[in-house]
Amino acid sequence: MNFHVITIFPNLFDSYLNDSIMKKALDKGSISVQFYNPRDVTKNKHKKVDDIPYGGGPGMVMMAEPIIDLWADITKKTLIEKLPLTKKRKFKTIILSPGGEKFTTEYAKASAKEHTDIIFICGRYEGIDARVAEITGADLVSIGDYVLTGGELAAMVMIDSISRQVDGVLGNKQSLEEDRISSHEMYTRPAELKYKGKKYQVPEVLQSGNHKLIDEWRKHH
Ligand code: 6GU
Repeated sequence: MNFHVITIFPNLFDSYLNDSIMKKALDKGSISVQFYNPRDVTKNKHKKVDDIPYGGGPGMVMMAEPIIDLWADITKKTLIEKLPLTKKRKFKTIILSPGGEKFTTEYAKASAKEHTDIIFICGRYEGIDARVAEITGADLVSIGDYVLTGGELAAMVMIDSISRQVDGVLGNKQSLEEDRISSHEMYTRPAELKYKGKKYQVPEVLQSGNHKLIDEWRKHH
């Protein structure tokens, strides 16, 4: 899976991608993440990427042109330069938007299955010129009912969640929490924990070795 992120703050992604499972997935080549900064392709000399909204109102709106130029480059160049011609690339474009459709595990699974490349367009300020959505045919997607300062954190969440669905990212297929028999109650050693004079035991059934009983218990916890 190739992720492409259009953002004016690529550094925000560094720490998360450079550790743990994301780092392993990148090192293995199961996923790739590339950044494209609208500021690098602005045509005005002050490298402005935003402007005041038509119709008035507070805040600034991200300009369409630099974003469209980057997007067109990604979809075009990537196709020609990098790819084994045998493998057809399938692009999906996502605009991070607090008012968009809700991101779910289902959405992550479908994205991983149906696409080779996902382009994230991260907005800051009050939003992105609506013509970006019109031209790119992007999905407008949100990660929940709260407002973030920008789309970067939401893009990171989606990259994490979609990567889990990519073959080879999780060492063991069974690690996919989404597919496990549902139980949020997990325990590890020690079997008995003492805290402030009280003892906390791991449920007997989990120590029994009886997998039929364990599965049954997990359905209800
Ligand atoms: Cl995708 N963007 C922003 N700015 N805020 C959000 C969001 C996205 N999803 C939830 N809140």
